[in-house]
Amino acid sequence: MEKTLVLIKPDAVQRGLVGEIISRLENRGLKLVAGKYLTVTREFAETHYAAHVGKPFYNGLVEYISASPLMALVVEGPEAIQAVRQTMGKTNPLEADPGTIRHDLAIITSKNLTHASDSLESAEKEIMLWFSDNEIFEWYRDSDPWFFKKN
Ligand code: FUP
Repeated sequence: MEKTLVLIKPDAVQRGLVGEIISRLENRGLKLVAGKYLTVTREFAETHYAAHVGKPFYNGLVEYISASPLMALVVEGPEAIQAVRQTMGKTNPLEADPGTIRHDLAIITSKNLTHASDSLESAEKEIMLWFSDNEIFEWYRDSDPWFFKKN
């Protein structure tokens, strides 16, 4: 089953939206297989956002993500990468569809509440960066077949 990294970024934590965001993922059927609450260093934030080095928003982005605690998660499900990004909505909250986290709860791109891996390759890389193997739980959820089992 596909796994993806989710960050509930400092603005979401500051605004008390951790529960709301996790609920939306859980309600969809995505299964939490890892989670930690931490403040990252500037250096770690630079590694995570290395793909954006040199872009005009890079410095602000690194500062934002390392400013205060965030919640990092690994979630699992069929096509989890696509499903999570769909639930989050487009990067710019003004372009995100109604019903998505970014549409419903955010208004500007640089305070858009969440991060989610955008491909299989980045999911693998990001999960390895944020979590060690023993922090990821392969567990059976009794409701798994009710969410995942094809008829
Ligand atoms: P996403 O995959 O939706 O998180 O979007 P990107 O990887 O393109 O961008 C990562 C983060 O950079 C966004 F969440 C917010 C920030 N960003 C800006 O602040 N301004 C921009 O114009 C684009 C992205």
